[in-house]
Amino acid sequence: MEYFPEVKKVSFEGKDSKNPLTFKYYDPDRLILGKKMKDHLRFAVAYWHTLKGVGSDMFGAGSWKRPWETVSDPMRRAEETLYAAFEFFTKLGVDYYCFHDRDIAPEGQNFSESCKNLDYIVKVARKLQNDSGIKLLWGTANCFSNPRYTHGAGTNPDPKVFAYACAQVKHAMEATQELGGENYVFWGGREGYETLLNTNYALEQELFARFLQMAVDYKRELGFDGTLLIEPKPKEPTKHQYDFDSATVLGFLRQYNLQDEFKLNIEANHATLAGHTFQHELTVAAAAGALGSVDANTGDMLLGWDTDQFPTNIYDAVYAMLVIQQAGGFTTGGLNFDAKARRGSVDGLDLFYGHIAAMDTFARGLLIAVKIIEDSMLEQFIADRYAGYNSGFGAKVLAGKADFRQAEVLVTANEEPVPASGRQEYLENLINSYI
Ligand code: XLS
Ligand code: NI
Ligand code: NI
Repeated sequence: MEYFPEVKKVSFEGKDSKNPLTFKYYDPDRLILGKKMKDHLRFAVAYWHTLKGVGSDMFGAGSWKRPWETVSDPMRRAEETLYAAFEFFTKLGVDYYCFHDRDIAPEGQNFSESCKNLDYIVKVARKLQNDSGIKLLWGTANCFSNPRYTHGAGTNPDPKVFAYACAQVKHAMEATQELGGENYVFWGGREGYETLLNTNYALEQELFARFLQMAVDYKRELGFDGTLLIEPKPKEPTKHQYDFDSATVLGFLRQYNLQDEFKLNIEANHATLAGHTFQHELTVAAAAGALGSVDANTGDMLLGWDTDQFPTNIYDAVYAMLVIQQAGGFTTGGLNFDAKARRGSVDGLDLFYGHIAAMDTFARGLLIAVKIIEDSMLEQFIADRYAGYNSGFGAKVLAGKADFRQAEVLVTANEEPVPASGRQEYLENLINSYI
């Protein structure tokens, strides 16, 4: 069955095209700095929102009627959903997708049956990947929806639940490896607390570190060579999520000596929930050499929750691509659209419009960021701003050869330092000149 008969294949037509089912900026094979645009951007579709989303919210049931959801037998439905997914990926022209174990295969009566369901669906997915050339950017385990995980997974007060999470992640990692996944993600679904009155914070931190160490050990045993990623988020579903933001996760990893084993998966909407910009979170990760991958979406600045909207803000995309390019671009990571159409966008066609908008936004972001980098005016400005550290006392500071006494001698001999302009308005206007 064809699930999206209205769409043949979304292709690049350039910015003057009036056809909404084409790309205006995303030209996959165009060479940018010697590399294809698609290899810079590495777009992925999020299975949970795009295939499994039903358009529900806290006040109402699903408003979307997806034809692949009408199949009554759960395993048949899962298989049909996979066919719809690959038709969508192919017509849209993305190279990657991402999933949770429970998105692609239903949970069974018991753990073994859940594993069997997943194994069967993985075989079907393997074939569809081979036939289409579409690849898995990352897999993950849903250790937060089932009521057993009400009090967390890798931080659960009950070791039986902790064990369940370990077993589930083991199997999800195997599925990810079987499908050639390039990364494996840990988003701390319910790793956090609702109230400190019932929480042993120190013990839960310790448990979480043990859980992650066991994942690292199993990754080795399995020979999985993808990157392990942690996706920070400050709140939701719990009041306080332990993986609050990039800085918190990096500190945690260093405390438990896990910093060489994990990189970060930065989600734009999670950044703003933490009171940061997307650019900030990417910059903190990049500065630690830990920028792994990106969940590209956007929040609504007037709402305090994870609205997971398709990203359409050019400035945000430019700033994000600047950080990503300056960090050397993606290796195993990519831009995963962890985004859903609004509840009122009830048509299958809206899935295309959302992704096309997002892909064009990031294609523009890349093109503009590359121009800014090539012109090097911004880079030069920053280099000049810190030029004092290239010689004299400044260079000694960076070499670890300066001390307070030398500073005192210098300050006593020198005249009062005068601030130089930071030129913020000039720089903001400089960015506008590229947009
Ligand atoms: C939820 C997260 C989730 C992860 C994958 O807020 O963004 O979707 O990306 O578990
Ligand atoms: Ni996400
Ligand atoms: Ni999110």
